[in-house]
Amino acid sequence: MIILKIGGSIITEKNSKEPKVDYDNLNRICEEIKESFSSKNINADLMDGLVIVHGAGSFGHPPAKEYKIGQPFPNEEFPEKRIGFSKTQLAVKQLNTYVCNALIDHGLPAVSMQASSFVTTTDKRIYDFDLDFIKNYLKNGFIPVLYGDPVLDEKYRMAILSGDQILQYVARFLVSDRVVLGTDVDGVYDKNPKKHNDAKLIEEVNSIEDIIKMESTTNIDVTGGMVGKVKELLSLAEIGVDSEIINANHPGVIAAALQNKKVKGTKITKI
Ligand code: ATP
Ligand code: IP8
Repeated sequence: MIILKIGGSIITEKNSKEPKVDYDNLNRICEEIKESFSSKNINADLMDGLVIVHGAGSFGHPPAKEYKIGQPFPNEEFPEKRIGFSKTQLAVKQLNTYVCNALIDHGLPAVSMQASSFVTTTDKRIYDFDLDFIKNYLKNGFIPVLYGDPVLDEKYRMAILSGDQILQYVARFLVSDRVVLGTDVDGVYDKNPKKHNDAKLIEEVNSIEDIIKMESTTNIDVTGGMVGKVKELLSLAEIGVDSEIINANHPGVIAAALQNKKVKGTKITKI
């Protein structure tokens, strides 16, 4: 089974003040997924084995930030938080509808799975996640499409569940062969490449020390940005599931990664 995360920075214009889909990227990536399915390099069973997770980009991060979902709050603020939760849930659901629409238009049997309707967290970590639905859809040749979502949390009452944590959980418990994350930079750098011209690509991340070395960044989103992503992936590497972060802005890179061809990027693996 392959798990593909498509970053919110790819399918949306993440810095836009308004929620905005990047249709060029979205449609191109759908084509690349389609192409990989029909490629002779991929065995016919792949159709039974792709899970897509996408990020929230300019749909989910702004409302989650505005309402500070996931931060402690006094009881009297609960009604306002609840509205914030609902607005965030609706925004990411709308993005998911665009994503599924594009996949289906490309002949891919996408089924939408809303984490907030079957996942709860405690202290922002997943503790209840029924994987049976995903397994059944996979068995029937569908492509489950999950996405970062607000969820109910035992400690904070509500939290933001990132697509990266979903990916980590699904890869861990469904025993994934390959985990590919497409984002808008070539991989993990020693510092934010968008802010530092001299940033160096780290081709392999093996330990938490490697990310401590990464300079802290100013554009961390509500789910921790690149550092949060790498922490999730390192926890997968600990149990022997390797992953790679690649640049999905470059045409052909997602297709190549799905077909197990070598692409530029960062591998997260345990030595
Ligand atoms: P989303 O969380 O909406 O799904 P995404 O998964 O595509 O989005 P981001 O969380 O936006 O990804 O993280 C990618 C961004 O992280 C890059 O655009 C880059 O500017 C930033 N970044 C910060 N520090 C680093 C670093 N050390 N190496 C690589 N990218 C970094
Ligand atoms: O974009 C965030 O998921 P991510 C989800 O994968 C929300 O970090 C609702 C902001």
